[in-house]
Amino acid sequence: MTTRRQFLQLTGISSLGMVLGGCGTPIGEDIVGTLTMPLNEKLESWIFRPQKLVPEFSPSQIEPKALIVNTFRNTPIIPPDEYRLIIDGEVNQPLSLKLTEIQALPLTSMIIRHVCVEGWAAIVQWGGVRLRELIAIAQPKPSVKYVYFTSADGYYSSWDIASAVHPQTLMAYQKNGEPLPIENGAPLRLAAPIKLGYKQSKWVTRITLVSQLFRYRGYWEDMGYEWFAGI
Ligand SMILES: Nc1nc2c(c(=O)[nH]1)N[C@H]1C(S)=C(S)[C@@H](COP(=O)(O)O)O[C@H]1N2
Ligand SMILES: [Mo]
Repeated sequence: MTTRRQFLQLTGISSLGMVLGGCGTPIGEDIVGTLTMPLNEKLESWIFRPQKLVPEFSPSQIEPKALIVNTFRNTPIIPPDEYRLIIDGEVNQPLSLKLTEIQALPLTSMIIRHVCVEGWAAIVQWGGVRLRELIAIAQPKPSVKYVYFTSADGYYSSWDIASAVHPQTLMAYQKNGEPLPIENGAPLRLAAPIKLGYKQSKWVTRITLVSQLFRYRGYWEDMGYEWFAGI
């Protein structure tokens, strides 16, 4: 059995006091209090279930020009200081996070291959926060099985919770060591080596944890593309 202390270290929650200290969100000190309470066992089991890591690439293998901007609607321009990431749904602690609060959480960087179903791929370095860390902060209820991502351009997608809490699933705000360009999804986008490109929502503004999929499952998924879309 993993102890509570190890769990908190693993999920990085020990760093949160610092983040939330000066954040000025309505949740304020309340959330710091809730963090001393046990997270539900179901979440612990997702996080501890051994998840196979996808091998990463080395910096010399990055293909800076290979990532083709693939946007099906208008590119939304979001002023970074007005940006909020909402995390809601079946959670004990709904969140509204500023970009600076997200960026104060531990930064994870990875070099992975982005694979678009339209027949191209690119080795890219992404930097950001592990989605599982954000999910842990929101304290999901044991009923949660799926995660919906809403984007500022009207795009949307849904993921299974196991893929969402995979250690290589990031909410990224850096690309190839630079701030994420607007056309690639700034301020915040999904990046993961375990799913096809159309699951990697750009300009994510809302993450909703749910126990059932709705009739609408995703922009491409609802037009017949495969829902799981694993690589
Ligand atoms: N919000 C939003 N996210 C999106 C898309 C989009 O049009 N809107 N296109 C998807 C597709 S099909 C791919 S391949 C990748 C492309 O990411 P890039 O434009 O950063 O290369 O974004 C995905 N995420
Ligand atoms: Mo794609």
